[in-house]
Amino acid sequence: MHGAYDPATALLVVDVQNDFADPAGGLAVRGGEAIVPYVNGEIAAATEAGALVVYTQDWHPASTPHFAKDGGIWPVHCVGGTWGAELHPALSGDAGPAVRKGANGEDGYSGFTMRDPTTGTTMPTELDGLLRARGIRRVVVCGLATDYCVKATALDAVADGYATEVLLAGIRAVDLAPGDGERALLEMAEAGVALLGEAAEGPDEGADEATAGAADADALDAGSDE
Ligand code: VGL
Ligand code: ZN
Repeated sequence: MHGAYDPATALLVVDVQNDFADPAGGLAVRGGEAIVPYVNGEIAAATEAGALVVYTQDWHPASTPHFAKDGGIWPVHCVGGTWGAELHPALSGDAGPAVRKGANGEDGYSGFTMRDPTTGTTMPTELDGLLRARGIRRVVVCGLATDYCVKATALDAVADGYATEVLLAGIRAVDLAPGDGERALLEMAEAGVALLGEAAEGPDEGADEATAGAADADALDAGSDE
């Protein structure tokens, strides 16, 4: 299913970068690559309807307290300018502007805000200004990862007053602890985020989605129509 797009809506494509989406990436999300065709469909639908498409990119320096080697929790990923930080090559990646977060060592997961790791101060990225300048009132969110950047971006969007929707078929979780993805969905729903569509069954699937609607009863109906 598609989000409903119009010129007052933005599709936010969160961190569909090699390090998350490619199985060989530094912080590969299980099934991350499987969302790309679906996300491309959303990008096409959004573009056609005159909606803005914005890509976010995790964009870290080589050393940052975000990384385990520097005192944080994550393996090295999305170092600015490297292969891992590039948008996945199969993604339709040129439908709109990109917002890069963390370039100065800021921490945090949201596309809207960054946190200075030394002072703890939270500062905005250019995303909110970009949306306001276009009169955007509603955002549709997809990408990686459900339990980090998708969640943080969607929660900030709601807090900033945007009608906020997340496309379940277009997200995947890191699931550092089992259930993190599910808990993230609950947290988003409780905050007022609308969760749209259905998640694919397994982390790596997407192909089965096309057949999921052809349940027995529907198949009978379809047969009698023709
Ligand atoms: C993310 C973990 C670390 C994300 C970014 O894009 O969800 N997750 N950095
Ligand atoms: Zn990161």
